[in-house]
This record gives sequence, structure tokens and C-alpha cells, in this order.
Amino acid sequence: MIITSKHLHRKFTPAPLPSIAEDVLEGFSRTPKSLPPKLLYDAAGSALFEQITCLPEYYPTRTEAGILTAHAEEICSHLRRNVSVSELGAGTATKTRILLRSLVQRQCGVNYFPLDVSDAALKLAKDEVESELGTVKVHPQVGDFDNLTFLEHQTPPRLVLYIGSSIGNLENDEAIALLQNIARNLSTGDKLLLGADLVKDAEVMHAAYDDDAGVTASFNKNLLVRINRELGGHFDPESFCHISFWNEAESRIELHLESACRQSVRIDALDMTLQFDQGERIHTENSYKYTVEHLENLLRSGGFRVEHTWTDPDSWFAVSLGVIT
Ligand code: SAH
Ligand code: AVI
Repeated sequence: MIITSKHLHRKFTPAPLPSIAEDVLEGFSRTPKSLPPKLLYDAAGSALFEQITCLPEYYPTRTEAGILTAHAEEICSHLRRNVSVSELGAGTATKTRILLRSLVQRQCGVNYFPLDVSDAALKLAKDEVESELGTVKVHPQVGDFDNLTFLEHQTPPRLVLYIGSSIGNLENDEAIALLQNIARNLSTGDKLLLGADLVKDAEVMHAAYDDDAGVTASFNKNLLVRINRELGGHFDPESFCHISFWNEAESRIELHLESACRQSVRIDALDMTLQFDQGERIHTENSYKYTVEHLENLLRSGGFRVEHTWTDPDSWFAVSLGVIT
């Protein structure tokens, strides 16, 4: 529980605070404590995520890349000529290049608008896409999913990518709201390609979030390092353990940081002192796993008609194309 939070007794004015302050304050005011997963992606977090995507245990990236590689031409054949491409949570856009490579065979040039909270990841995306694909012009959009008006400003036809199973980091109602918000900013004939991780053997899923090299643990603990740096936090990341487990009832992998001892932690910028009991956890991420039916229903709830769903031979991952009718 929070033992001191003087800010709660005075009017809270977010404007002068650093950008992550509000989210951290809100998350630490909850019981149990939690932090929104988007905070995992400062420059260091984005670099750690890139390492995760190459881990032998982390099957989602290579499985989705396999689907995109096998079906890129077929996916592109569903698109109208001169489509512009936007992407939510693009990161470094490594997998996106698989699709862009096919797209540039079909049209003279591509305008690509990757949106991400991570400025560092977007810089890499721009460098790598433009140096490989000379006819793709990258227009990075640094920002949060809550503002998707940049979609509306592009000339149709439009393709939006939301791949990587990033939708799995949202609650079901948040996922539907986000898809509806995407749909609101599109028009008839525009399409959304949605990639999602499927339910499979629990051991396989769990190992992907508890790798032997400890990269996912560092990714998770980096949240505390970030709070120390950006908000004057006094966390000792080594006094927290990385916890991950499969929650079958909720069909999700959960990530937490568990306090190894009873301790108090001050966060200067929030004028807050947190108290942790031994074993108390901060919930840092959910990663929902789907069935194809659930994924397609999400698209429908968002306002899209499902055109096609592609999976890998083991049905570990699915990529579904929806259209605004
Ligand atoms: N699409 C890439 C990256 C996935 S990692 C892939 O498939 O490999 C998730 C990405 O989403 C990160 O780059 C992170 O910075 C971004 N992200 C997470 N929450 C976000 C939010 N609320 N708004 C914008 N970007 C977000
Ligand atoms: C970005 N997102 C889909 C990843 C996932 O698998 O949920 C983030 C991640 N967290 C730990 N490892 C990877």
C-alpha cells in the first residue's frame, strides 16, 4: 500500500509533470499496483524488445514473419492500387518490411506512416525502411494510440497494420474500442491487417516470457530503471523479481515485478513514497492469446468485415485482414 502520497491532498496539475508521471501515479495508486505496458518502451526498452524478438523461446515474431513471408503477395493482392500504409505500434518495422517489399513491386511508391510511443524505435524504422526500399517514404508519428487522427489525413485507399500481437497487451474492451477508433478514421474499402498470437501449449507460451538469457526479465525491470531516471525514483531493480505465468482462465500471460523484501521506495517527482510488502507485485503487462474465432470476432466488433485469415502450419499465430464495408 502507499504510505505517503502528499499529492493526493492537493490539486494535481499534470501539465508541468514529465509525461510518464500521470501514468505512474495512477498505476501506483491502484490496488494491486500496476503500470501500463506502454511504459516498457523507452529507448532501452525498445532495444530490449528487439533482443526478445530474436530469442529462441520468443516464437511470436518469427512465426508471424513466416506467415507474412509466405503470404505477402496474396495479402497485397487484396489491396487496391496506390494504397498508403499506416502502422500502430510499429516499433522498428522489421516485419513490416516483408510486406513493403511486396507492395513496392505493385505500385510506384508507398507512403508509410508508423505510429509509436518510442521515438528511438521509429528513428530506426525510418532509417532501415528507407535505406532498403528507396520508393518507400516513411512519415514517423510519435504518439499514443489514443490519437489516430493522422489516419484520417491520408488519401484513400488505406491499409492499417496492427501486427505483432500488440492487441494482446490490451483488455478486450480496450481492444474493441481501439479497433472502432481505427475504423472511425477510415472509409469504405480501407483495410486493417491484424496479427495475433494464438492459444497453444502452456509451456511454449510461458517460456516465451521467461527466457533463459533473462532478456525478458531485464525488459520488465527496465520499467523501474526508467522511473528512476525520468521521475527521480529510488527503486533497486535487483530487489524485484521478474514473474511471468499463464493465466488460463483469462487466456493471457501475465508479467509482474515482485518485491523480494519489505521496502519503501521514494519517487521524488511524484512526492510519493511507496511501501511494498515482501512478495507484493506490480502488474506490468498482460499478453492475451486468442483463437482464430475470437480474433475475427474482435475485427467484427471493431466494425470490419473479415476478408481472410492466414495462419502458420502449427496454428501458433494468425494474421487477419478486415475491410470497412
Ligand atoms: N509491431 C512491432 C513492435 C511490437 S512491440 C512488432 O511486431 O515487432 C509494441 C510496440 O508498440 C512498441 O514499439 C511500443 O512502443 C508500441 N506501443 C505500445 N503501446 C503503445 C501506445 N499506447 N501507443 C503507441 N505505441 C505503443
Ligand atoms: C509487444 N507485445 C505483443 C509483446 C508480447 O509478446 O506481449 C511484448 C512482450 N512482453 C514480453 N515479451 C514481449
